[in-house]
Amino acid sequence: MLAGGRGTRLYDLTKWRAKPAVPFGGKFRIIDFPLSNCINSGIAQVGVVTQYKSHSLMRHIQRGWGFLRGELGEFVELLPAQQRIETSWYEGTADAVLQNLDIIRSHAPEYVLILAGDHVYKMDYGTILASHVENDADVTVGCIEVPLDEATAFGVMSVNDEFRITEFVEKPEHPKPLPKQPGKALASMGIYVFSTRVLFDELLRDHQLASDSSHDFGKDIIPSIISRLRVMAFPFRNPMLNCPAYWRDVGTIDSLWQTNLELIGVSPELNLYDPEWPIWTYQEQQPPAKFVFDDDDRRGMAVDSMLAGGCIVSGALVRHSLLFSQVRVHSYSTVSDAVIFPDVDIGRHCEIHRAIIDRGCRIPAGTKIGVDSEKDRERFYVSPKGVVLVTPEMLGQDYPHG
Ligand code: ADQ
Ligand code: ADP
Repeated sequence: MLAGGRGTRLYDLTKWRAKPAVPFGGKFRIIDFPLSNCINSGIAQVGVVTQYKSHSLMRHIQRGWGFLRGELGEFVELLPAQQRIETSWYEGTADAVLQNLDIIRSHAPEYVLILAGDHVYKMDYGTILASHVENDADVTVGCIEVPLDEATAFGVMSVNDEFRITEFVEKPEHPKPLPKQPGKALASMGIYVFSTRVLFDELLRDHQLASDSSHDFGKDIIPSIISRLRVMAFPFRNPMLNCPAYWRDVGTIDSLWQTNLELIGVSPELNLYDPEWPIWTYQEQQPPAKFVFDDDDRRGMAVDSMLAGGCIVSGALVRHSLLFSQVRVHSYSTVSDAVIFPDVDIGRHCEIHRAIIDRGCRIPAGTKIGVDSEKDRERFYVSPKGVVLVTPEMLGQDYPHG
């Protein structure tokens, strides 16, 4: 699983952590989704390649993903860039796998599933593996239909009638629409099944092209092999609804905010309460969330919201918001349309609207966020859709973990 990228469009949220470590869904981090997909799909031999600002990601995986049975050959193993083959760090996604080829070889797999650690979705990877085998493919690329105007952010492919990839362009300026749906394009999900021998051959071939290649699956490997090898597309669809399945990149502040708040709805597309597909994570032991009357008998309440353990809402109103663990909201304050990361304290008489508040922020009494965007811009980051991002650094505060 590739988890070494920064995710620059998340601005200061990824200043000190990798995108896969960004909190999501009230008690998870983004990487918990693809990792849970592995476990729920029966894939229990997982290496996680880390590089950029990996401390909190590694800590999370070490604490939360150690429950597998080593004696049965199961593991989630961290593979930080350690200069095993080259004296450089991981140059691109293909190089990150190349530098761990000896570890892959030691497990002697027939197929290798390459995943990204930074998407939110529920997928049974057995389906893409089965399709790879049935189609006698060398490589199979997971793909999904996306609106044409968003396709510039992805690898975009064309396929023939049997779903063999005939063209693949990484982040095209003018993406090619699907023949029968002019408003849509077929985007790569950045996940691949390789027959192991093909993976080894192609990574070593790419490695030798040192100067001409950025050593990236999307930019270099996939486009260079479609004419030589049998490279198939696997469309990720929801068979019940006969439409593209739920899959989110959450690569921007706007999409992170919106995707989190969508979870609150009555029947969200991503159901976190599905006993058939549990999302595993690391969580600290927390007491239940608590809603109390304050000294003046003002009610503390939350409506149309999700709150994790350890939250206390005292004499304040929380509306249409998602609060991670250990968030305190004090009297006379209102929090609405907000995503509040763990360990945040919101003082008295605050108004917080349409915002993401990063972990560890102490919001001083009387602060207004999301009320006057000109004022917000002086101190905070305001996204194109008007979502305000607040981090401890922007408040001039220390970081929770030094
Ligand atoms: P991007 O999302 O732009 O495109 P990239 O930034 O390379 O791809 O990230 C892919 C995954 O690899 C992420 O999980 C990231 O954390 C990780 N990663 C990035 N650089 C790394 C490095 N040096 N070492 C280790 N891990 C690293 C890709 C594909 C597109 C596809 C989109 C789908 O290239 O074709 O459409 O994913 O989001
Ligand atoms: P996470 O929230 O992913 O567990 P940390 O607990 O390490 O990450 O960091 C929490 C907050 O502190 C984040 O807002 C992060 O931006 C900030 N932070 C962490 N380490 C540093 C550091 N060395 N310097 C500045 N800010 C940091």
